[in-house]
Amino acid sequence: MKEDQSSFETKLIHAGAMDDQYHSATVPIYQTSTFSFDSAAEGARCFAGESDGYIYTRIGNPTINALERQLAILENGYGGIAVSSGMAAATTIYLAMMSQGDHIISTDAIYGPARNVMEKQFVRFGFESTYINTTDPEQIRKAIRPNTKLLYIETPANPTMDITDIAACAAIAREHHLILVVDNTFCSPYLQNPLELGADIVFHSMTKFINGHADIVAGMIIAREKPLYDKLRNMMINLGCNMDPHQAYMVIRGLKTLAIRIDKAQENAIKVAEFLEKHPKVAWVKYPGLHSHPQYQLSLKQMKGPGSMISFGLKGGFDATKQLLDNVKLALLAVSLGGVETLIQHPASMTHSKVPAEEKVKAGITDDLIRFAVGIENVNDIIKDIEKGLTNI
Ligand code: LCS
Repeated sequence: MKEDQSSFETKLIHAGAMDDQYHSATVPIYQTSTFSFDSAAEGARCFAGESDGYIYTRIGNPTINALERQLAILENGYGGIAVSSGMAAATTIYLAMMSQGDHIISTDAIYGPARNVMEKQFVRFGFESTYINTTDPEQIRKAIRPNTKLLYIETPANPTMDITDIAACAAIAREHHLILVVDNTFCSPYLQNPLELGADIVFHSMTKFINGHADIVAGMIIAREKPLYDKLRNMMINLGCNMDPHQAYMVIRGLKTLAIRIDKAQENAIKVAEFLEKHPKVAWVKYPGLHSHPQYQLSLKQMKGPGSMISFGLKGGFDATKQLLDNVKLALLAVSLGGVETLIQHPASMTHSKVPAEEKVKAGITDDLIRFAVGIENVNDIIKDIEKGLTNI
């Protein structure tokens, strides 16, 4: 490993790589479920944790570990725990950090299923939850109960693009002995580093920007310190939501171009957002790179760039929204984000459809909200596609 003092882009290429016996330029795939021991004594040492030899891929695997080391370096944490999906990251965190009767405070506009699993499933095991607008620190303070354990935020939030102040949340968490968890999926470590702002745990749906090619579902949890890391790793092993070596290899491959992909998508997104803001049929645009974003100043403070996710609404409301979704050709009508292709979707009826109607409105997930994930195609083609799609609405 020759990464430590290098810049972020160099770490994307080299950090975490293993020194394999053939000096391969890329991380090899150890496509095996199990590893043999030289002796019974060595096997016993591995199981006792006295040797760091590999045992079984659900517990650890050299290819997966290379990716875990790399993400820990990129996020400046103690260690990474690779999991099968972003949702596996969220549920592993909930189950590792909470016990029966514990309470979580979270962003009301988080990715729908991450809220739904808490309110519909984990409530059966005695977990309590409060979903609020975390952009307002006062609302967080008011929601704290004696049994509050976790403060779990997503910023920018999916799909409202609301921005929560990570450093302010870290101060509240320290004062009240809460564990601060940040879903950093929308930014990736290239644009935002929550652990450096005081968070305890950061996680990613690596399905999005980190892998970046819409061909893998994967997740990663990174803990700032060893005690939390150990708890999370144990829970992942016992839940069995580990990553597969081939999946890890694909993510390592995609990650190498993270900076240039995000730079390009962001450059495109700024132009698309400016185009939308000026269009007579567009009612509103929410993008951190626009001065009109309510937390524009905060975005400059905690994000290294505005990213490539845009939310907007049309003056024609829900009817116009449906027409635009049907009219666009280049933008694929699909959920997910962070790949090289431009995607468009309607959160109220798609990704967030299971959030109860009144909660959706409270969280700002209105019927007219269109979520636009800008890709790296030629920006003129992306703009032309929207322009044409809006023509007869
Ligand atoms: N966190 C955020 C912010 C997400 O956007 C998603 C998925 C997840 C966690 C869960 O990750 P997964 O298990 O899918 O890897 N977001 C999606 C979306 O907006 N459309 O489809 C999936």
